[in-house]
Amino acid sequence: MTLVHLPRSARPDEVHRVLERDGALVIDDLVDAETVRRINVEMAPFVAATPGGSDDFSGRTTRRTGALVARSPSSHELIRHPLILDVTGKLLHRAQSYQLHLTQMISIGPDSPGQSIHRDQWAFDFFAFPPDYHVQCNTIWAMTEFTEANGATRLMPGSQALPDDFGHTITETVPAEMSQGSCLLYTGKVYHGGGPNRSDTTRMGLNITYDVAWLRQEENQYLSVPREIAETLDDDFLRLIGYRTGAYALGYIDDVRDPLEAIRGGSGSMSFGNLAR
Ligand SMILES: O=C(O)CCC(=O)C(=O)O
Ligand SMILES: [Fe+2]
Repeated sequence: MTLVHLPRSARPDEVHRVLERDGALVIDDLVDAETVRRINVEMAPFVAATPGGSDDFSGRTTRRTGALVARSPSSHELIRHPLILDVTGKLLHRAQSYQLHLTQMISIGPDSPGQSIHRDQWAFDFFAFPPDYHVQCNTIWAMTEFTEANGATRLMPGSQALPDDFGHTITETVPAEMSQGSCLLYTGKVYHGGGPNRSDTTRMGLNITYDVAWLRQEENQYLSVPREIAETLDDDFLRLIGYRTGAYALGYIDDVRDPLEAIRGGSGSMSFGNLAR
């Protein structure tokens, strides 16, 4: 099966339809080159200081550099991209709300082997979510060009309904080749993995993912974003990164207060039963 590419002018309904059907697609040239350049510059010192992974799955010659909310102001445009958030809301509509799950610059160095083929929703302790219940919506933004040779993400479009199985191999996948600034969108159910890098340059992809707000976040935003930086973010962004209740009562503070008050101060109680998205 091939991986569909849509233009940046694609409507959210169409993107959502392809995402449900195939489990993945690319939106070409979704962000401009200058924004990509600024993010790469802002992240460069942190990437340089990041060691390789500690196991084969995370990749011993792959660097995973997080905390983009705190470290890269220019990345906020990607994290809050209106098309991506619209489609995420549609995919995760069974839950009351969703939140930022993780931000991670993934730098696959030359001569890296391919990552094993997996589902991202296995992060939730391999719980077998119902086939029609999506818990994750994921992006990988190409911060360098993605080619088959430099380790473009490999995917099995249409694999969402297959049983859980560690045995899939790269031969069953296609590479998400895309230009710098393009965005790979994929669900938590589709089989995929980082590709082997057979080139002499590093492949950089910015993995920004969202999950239903009744599950735990992979990257702990409360500790990754220092309080003094959190205070500078607007209310909608704070809610997106986790300062909200995840369902009827999940995540309130002390006397049933809205988690936003931890940052903004004030003593008014939230309306218990926050049923609006
Ligand atoms: O870097 C990539 O292309 C994919 C990484 C990935 O799938 C993961 O780390 O879960
Ligand atoms: Fe993955």
